[in-house]
Amino acid sequence: MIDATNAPGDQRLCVIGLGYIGLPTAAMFATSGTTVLGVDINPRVVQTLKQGDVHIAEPGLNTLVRAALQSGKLSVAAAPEPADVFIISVPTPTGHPEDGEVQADLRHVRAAAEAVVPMLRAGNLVILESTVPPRTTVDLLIPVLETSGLRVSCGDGDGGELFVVHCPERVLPGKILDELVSNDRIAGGASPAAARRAEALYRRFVSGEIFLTDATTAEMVKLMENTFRDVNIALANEFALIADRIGVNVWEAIGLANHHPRVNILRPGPGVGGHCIAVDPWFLLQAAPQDASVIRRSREINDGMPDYVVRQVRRLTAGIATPSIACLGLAYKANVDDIRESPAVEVVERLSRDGFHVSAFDPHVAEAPQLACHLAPSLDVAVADAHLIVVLVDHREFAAIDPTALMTSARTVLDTRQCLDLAAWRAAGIEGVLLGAGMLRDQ
Ligand code: SAJ
Repeated sequence: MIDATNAPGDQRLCVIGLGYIGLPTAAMFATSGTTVLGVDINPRVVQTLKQGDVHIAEPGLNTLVRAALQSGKLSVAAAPEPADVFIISVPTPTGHPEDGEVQADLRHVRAAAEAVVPMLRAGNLVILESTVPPRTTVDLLIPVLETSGLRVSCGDGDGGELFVVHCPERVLPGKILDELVSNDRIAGGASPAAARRAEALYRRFVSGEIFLTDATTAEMVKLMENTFRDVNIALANEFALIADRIGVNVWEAIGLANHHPRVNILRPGPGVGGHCIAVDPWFLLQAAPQDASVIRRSREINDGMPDYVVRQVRRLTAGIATPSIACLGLAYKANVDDIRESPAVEVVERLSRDGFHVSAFDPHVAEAPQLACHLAPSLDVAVADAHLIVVLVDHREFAAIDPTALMTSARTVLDTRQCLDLAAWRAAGIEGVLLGAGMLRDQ
């Protein structure tokens, strides 16, 4: 092991968790000249990477990881080894305690910290990148690390032997590699000295600004960012519901409202998915449930959108004995393959449960074993016998569909993302219905 006084380029880094954030981060450090050991408890991930393959679809990631592996700067293993810096980037899913609201499940963070403990040496820097509820660094991570017998440097001017920082990731899936470099970062240190060390480390590839603060503020900043987005999407969705009732096209209305210099309304849709925006507001809420009414209501509105889409499908297929629905899109958002917490999956599953015959197709999703419906191998197969086509994700492939060339029995398409050129679909003889465009007016 090389000790922490070494020149930055000589430091050894150990990244725990090789998922959507850990793997790009490990590869980015390695291609910037740092020696990195990437660790994952999933043997399939380790094996795949050892073969030079990548288990995550993200633009540019394959090339970056291969370059990192071939350079010898990145290696992978099933367990951590001694290093100068440890970065923990493991999932923080939600749990549902029987008698309470959604809460963060921190078992992976705890397990990762426990796995690091036997490797710790005086002078080590430990960085938590996973998104966590406020105070996790102080109340969970530091106590676990101190079971090593080493004391964490806390507060001003405190010596300490370990340096601990919460450095939340902020990258957008689909643009991870660009945003890892260009986004500003927050380094929330258990002590100012710890934050400064993290800053020096990330400076190796980050071109954005790096702001230093304390760990709990950094935790709150990250949660506020995603909650801000969730609340604003909920507002857009509520506008869509209102527009449907009063016979207004919400998309036109939003476009016009956004001409105001201080207004930027987001886009309505079939709900909010992914492992961040649909989850993180709960972490903030659990810290002070009595004060978080806007946050809670926004979660409810966004979680209610799949049900709203199902109601519209029912209305558009009224009178058909067993309606066949072609659902286009399963991913949680456009142009990614991730179906975690996807509202599209929720719509598909609810339709199947409610007795609709559903055929789903997503050009980015090859398999979805748990899905309770037929996963069509192509767009043509999905739409062939459908009564209704429902677009649930604004993948660029769907926007590019030529409706005149589509072999389908469907006479109606429901666009929940304003992704289609509905005038072209109408010209091809398929009635186009847009979510939030006034269709519930007569109900
Ligand atoms: N969505 C809408 N309407 C919109 C914008 C998004 O319905 O106007 C939906 C999307 O379709 C998707 C969901 O919201 O279902 C979330 O998508 P997203 O693109 O807003 O965000 P994520 O989850 O892919 O990434 C977010 C980002 N956070 C912010 O933009 C504040 C990213 O920077 C974070 O790093 C990431 O969460 C994370 O890991 O926390």
